[in-house]
Amino acid sequence: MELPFREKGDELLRPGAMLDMRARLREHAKRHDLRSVAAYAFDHRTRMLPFYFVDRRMSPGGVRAIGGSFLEAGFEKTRVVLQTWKKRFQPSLMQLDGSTPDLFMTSSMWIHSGRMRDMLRDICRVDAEHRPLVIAGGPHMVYNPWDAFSSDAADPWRADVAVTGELYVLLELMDVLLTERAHGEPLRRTFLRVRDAGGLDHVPGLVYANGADGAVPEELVDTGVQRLLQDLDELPHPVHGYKVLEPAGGGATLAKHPIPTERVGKHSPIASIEMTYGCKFRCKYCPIPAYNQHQDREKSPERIADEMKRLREEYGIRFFFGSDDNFFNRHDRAQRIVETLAATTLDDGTPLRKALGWGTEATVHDTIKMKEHLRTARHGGMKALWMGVEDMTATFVKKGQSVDKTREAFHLLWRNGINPMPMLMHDDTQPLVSFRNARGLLNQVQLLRNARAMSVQVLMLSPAPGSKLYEDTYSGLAFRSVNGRPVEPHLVDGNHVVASRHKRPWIKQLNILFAYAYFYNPLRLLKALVLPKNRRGHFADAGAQIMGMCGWLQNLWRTPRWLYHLMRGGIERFEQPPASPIPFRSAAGGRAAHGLPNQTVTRTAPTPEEPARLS
Ligand code: B12
Ligand code: SF4
Repeated sequence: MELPFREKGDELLRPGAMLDMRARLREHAKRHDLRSVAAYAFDHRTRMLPFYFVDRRMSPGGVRAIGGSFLEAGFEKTRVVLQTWKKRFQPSLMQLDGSTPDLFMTSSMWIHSGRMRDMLRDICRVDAEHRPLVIAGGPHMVYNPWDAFSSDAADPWRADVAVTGELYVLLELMDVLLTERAHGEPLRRTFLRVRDAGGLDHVPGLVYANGADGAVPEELVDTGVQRLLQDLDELPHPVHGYKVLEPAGGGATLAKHPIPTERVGKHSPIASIEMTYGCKFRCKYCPIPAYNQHQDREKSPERIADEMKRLREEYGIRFFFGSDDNFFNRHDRAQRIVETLAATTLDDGTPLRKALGWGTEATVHDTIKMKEHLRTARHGGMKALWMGVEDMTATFVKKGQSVDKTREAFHLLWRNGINPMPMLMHDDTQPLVSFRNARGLLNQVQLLRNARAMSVQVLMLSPAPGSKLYEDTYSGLAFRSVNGRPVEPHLVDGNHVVASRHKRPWIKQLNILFAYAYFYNPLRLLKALVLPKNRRGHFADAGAQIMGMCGWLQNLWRTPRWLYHLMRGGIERFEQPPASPIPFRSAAGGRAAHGLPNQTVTRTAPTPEEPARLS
């Protein structure tokens, strides 16, 4: 099920709203001392191809944006912890500037949500009187906010509030709380007071719990779908977020100081960067169009150029990955961005393209439409383009691609010095090999390699929360458990077969391993040394082969256990998507915007004192 749409015309924040909010927070910072920690949940069992070499080298944009915005507002006691680097971090032990922070935030994708729960459970060990205000956010909370609240009476950990939106929602929440906070009052106490007075209900993008501390919440309350920020230039500059990164290490507590500026680029040599949002396609397995409320959002070309330039000059970061849904979605916009980047130089006069490189995602269809401008894109520093080819024959997924169009797009990119990076999606109906057609997985891998792909991603179709297909994948397709083993979040990473009607799903699991081994292997390495696919030298292609083989060993190490369970059988499937076990309603008392259709809405009728809050 997709996220519901806000009323037409009310999808976006008014222009200037983010700038005003940032100004308000700067005023609050003059009066409030606030210590805050934002932690990115990361499950190390997900470290495999195709992300093995980037997951630890790219500090996540969400927590950086939060830490950066707090710092920029003047809340200097702020820290961003990444479990990617600091696996054993325990929030219950954290001290910042000599005392327990006022605010603890977690950010998580679905696949890392097991670690998010561990952190929430851990912070709830701090007694309620001294506990920081606990906020959960990130992609998992956008679609499954109830996961931040335990429904187990024997283990009732919980966040105080989940944020189902972006940075603006968090800043608006902070504005409400800091406006109400009495001098010296613990922030969590302010939160409980404001919540109980109904003061959060007008802030769209929140889910909070009602009920006593230390018990399972009586109900969850959803304040609705967020309004989106359209002009991304209103966001704080990303240079701030890098100033508050917690150093890597084995400890459970916080280091005295964040990573020194000169070492940031070594720890995080790749930066994700927000440039545009939105995609005109409506693929059924993708949550992105509804997430964006079918809106196009963007940063100005000048601001993008400035961000890359400053991150390069201040931290030595040399590669950027655009968090675009489809960078070429609007051709005029993409053209303006690449032209500006091509004309940008560092302060010492070095053209941007010589000082750094960047890559992003786009469709085959739009890449072909942009053929006139690919040379400029290369001059603007574009080095690689990830393309959701999914299925070259468009049998399973149709978004304007075909074998010929894919070849054409790849050739255009290669001719202009941009590496084509295909992403494939394997499904039940796709054979490993096909004869006289291109439907087979290995056939497509070979076609892509012939078309000069330097890397490949092969992911199994898995449930994607917020997509049109989500419910369908749960009606008799998605596994609840296999051979008695529950499907934990870290398994829903596209590398494990967790949704299939195939008689022998273990074959699908093997197919993914075969596909990688077929693409990355010693023979291709030798060939890459002699006849590289990359236009600019032998070593890049050979290097990609070596990295691919090392990553493949990780997959080989991590997936056989699941393969074994799949072979043993005993598959139990879901009949419907897992909804919140805790009653979940909107602030007005109806169906929660972030609830699933099979969701229980109310506990009991409101008590006589409550109607004012529910209306
Ligand atoms: C860059 C990226 C990656 C990179 C880097 C990830 C990283 N650690 O930064 C790589 C390539 C490694 C990657 C890999 C994967 N990714 Co990815 N990725 C993205 C992408 C394109 C951009 C993320 C980004 O930097 N955004 C910019 C920042 C500023 O925005 P943000 O992260 O959304 O954060 C904002 C809000 O969420 C919120 N927020 C975030 N955290 C918090 C915390 C609190 C307390 C609060 C209040 C708010 C808050 O505020 C932030 C600022 O506005 C997103 C799609 C997208 N357009 O966002 C997918 C996305 C995050 N990826 C996704 C997935 C599924 C994956 C994979 C599992 C691959 C797959 N099977 O498809 C792997 C996992 C690998 C691993 N082991 O971790 C999904 C997650 C869906 C979900 N429900 O969890 C997304 C959302 C794409 C989608 N399907 O819609 N990914
Ligand atoms: S083209 Fe990509 S971003 Fe656009 S809807 Fe399809 S999968 Fe999603």
